[in-house]
Amino acid sequence: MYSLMLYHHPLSVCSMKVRLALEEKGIAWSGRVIDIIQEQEQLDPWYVKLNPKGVIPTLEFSNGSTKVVTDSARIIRFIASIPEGNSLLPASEEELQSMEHLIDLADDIDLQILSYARHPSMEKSEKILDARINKSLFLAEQHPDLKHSYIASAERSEKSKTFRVDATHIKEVEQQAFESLSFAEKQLSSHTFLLGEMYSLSDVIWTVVLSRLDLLGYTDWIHGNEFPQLKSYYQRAKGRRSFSLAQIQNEWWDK
Ligand SMILES: N[C@@H](CCC(=O)N[C@@H](CS)C(=O)NCC(=O)O)C(=O)O
Repeated sequence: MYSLMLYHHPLSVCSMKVRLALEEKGIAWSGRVIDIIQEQEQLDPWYVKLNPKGVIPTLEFSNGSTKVVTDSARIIRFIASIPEGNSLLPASEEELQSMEHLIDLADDIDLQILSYARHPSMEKSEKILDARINKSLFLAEQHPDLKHSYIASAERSEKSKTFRVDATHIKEVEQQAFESLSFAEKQLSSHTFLLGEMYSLSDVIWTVVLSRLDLLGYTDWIHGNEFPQLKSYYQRAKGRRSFSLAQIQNEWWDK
């Protein structure tokens, strides 16, 4: 027997990828919400010891001993490797390779920076980044053993503050997203889902990516004529029970 504990937040896009993988896999899991909006709990020392980057999600897999898995793309691959539950992996080696490529393409879209750039209130999202920087710098002094993690966290939020208002950078991120969407569009031309008739791990991550791009207002891409296959694919994915079970919420964080 094993147990799974996910540290996550309802509105975090990286957490959604993992929740959707768990619901599609159909295995039991427990969750603990880490408040990355008000309290910045991802920076609390006990959590940074678990996840040295001080970010969510983190998965703990216990079966006598405990394995800690970080980074949503690694976590969903780990979930797919669990023998119990539904299979999220295609049968052939060739399809497995396509799956890996599709996961990498989705994972490489920097949804975080697009989210900071397009938040309806620049002031509110700036407040969150400033709270992270201040808490990181404060805790770096209190916890010399974790200083490296805290300094890296402060630098990450500083970078987000700069890049989200850097029009050239945002254009580059959007161009990369457009190219990845174009690849997925082609992939769907002869299939119901990305790898065929089965909803696989690549569909898990792409469903969440499309949902976040929808929230971010990339209407032409998600609801327009730019990507007709992706448009109907997204509706199919949204109609799955897992979509609501995993709380793929199209909501902005508010503070
Ligand atoms: N590549 C990582 C990114 C993790 C990440 O940046 N998580 C965000 C939420 S989606 C977070 O914890 N932000 C809080 C912070 O940066 O302090 C993943 O996919 O898990």
